[in-house]
Amino acid sequence: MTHTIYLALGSNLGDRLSNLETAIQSMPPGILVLKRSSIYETPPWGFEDQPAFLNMVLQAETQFSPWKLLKFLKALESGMGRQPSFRNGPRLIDLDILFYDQLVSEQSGLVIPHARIAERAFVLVPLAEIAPGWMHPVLQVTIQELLAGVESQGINVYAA
Ligand code: PH2
Ligand code: MG
Ligand code: MG
Repeated sequence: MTHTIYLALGSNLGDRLSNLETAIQSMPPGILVLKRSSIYETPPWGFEDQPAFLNMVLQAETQFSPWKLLKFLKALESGMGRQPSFRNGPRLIDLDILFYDQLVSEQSGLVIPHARIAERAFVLVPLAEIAPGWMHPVLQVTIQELLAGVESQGINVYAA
């Protein structure tokens, strides 16, 4: 069984661009990347006194279970040298599961869809580029509709 997933990538420490590229190149055969958004430079959200982020979104196909996918992404973050930080603080690489098909999971440690998609222009802008019609399984509106509800000022394409 293959599943359609959307992943959010972010970095605001070190060589941000190569951190994103390294993460993509490190995806295993079990995670087949089908689409990638442009890379956007985005103002820090949640905690403002830190460097600007680079953010992007991937669409991929996987046979991994949600837990196996999460374990892989966490291991990749650590393997790339991510150090523990505070909530919304700076990070070398952040790899978040946004959607896993239309699955809704509220297990502790594995919340899918990602809990704050609707508030985050730094996720919605790249996501709308590759999946405008994708339905949020909880909110029951499309990405395009969610994007219309946020302020996306200050978010600029950094690299196509
Ligand atoms: N990630 C956060 C907190 N704030 N702001 C931007 N612009 N981009 C991010 O990826 C980001 C953030 C926590 O994961
Ligand atoms: Mg995150
Ligand atoms: Mg994360």
